[in-house]
Amino acid sequence: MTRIVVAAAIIDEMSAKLLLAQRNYPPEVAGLWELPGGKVEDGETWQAALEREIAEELGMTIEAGQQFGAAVGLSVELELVALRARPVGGAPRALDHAALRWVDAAGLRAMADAGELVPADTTWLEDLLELLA
Ligand code: DCP
Repeated sequence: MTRIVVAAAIIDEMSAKLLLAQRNYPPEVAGLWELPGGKVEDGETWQAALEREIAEELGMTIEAGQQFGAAVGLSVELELVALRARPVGGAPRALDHAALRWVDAAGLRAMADAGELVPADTTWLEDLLELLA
C-alpha cells in the first residue's frame, strides 16, 4: 500500500513569507531545503499528521489546511502531498533540521534557481509563488 508523506507550506500572512527547513539527511538531499513534514500514520487524517509532525520537528503549532499543487511519487511506496498551513503558536525551532528560514517570493525563486530545494519540492514552485503573491 502507498504511504502518504505530507509536507507543510507554512505561510505567515503578515509578512507573506514561507517557512523552509534544511535537511540533515540522507546524504543525497542533506543541505537542501524542503517544506517540512513526514509520514501519515494509519487512521490519521493528513491534516492531523502534519500538525503532529510539525509539533515534533519544529516545536510549533500550525493549523493544516487544503492540499495544493500536484502529488509527487517518491517511490513505489511513498507519495508526497503538500498542504497549506497557518502558524498558530510558538516560534519554529530546528529540532530535526540543520536550519530554518522564512523566505518571500523572490527569496524562494532565488533558492530554486540556485538548486537549493529538495528535488521533489520544486514541483510546487509556481503554486508556492502564487500563495506568496
Ligand atoms: N520528502 C520530500 N520533500 C518534503 C518532505 C519529505 O521529498 N518536503 C521526502 C524525503 C523522504 C520522504 O519524503 O524521502 C520522507 O520524508 P521524512 O522527512 O519523513 O523522511 P525521514 O527520513 O525522516 O523518514 P522517517 O520519518 O521514517 O525517519
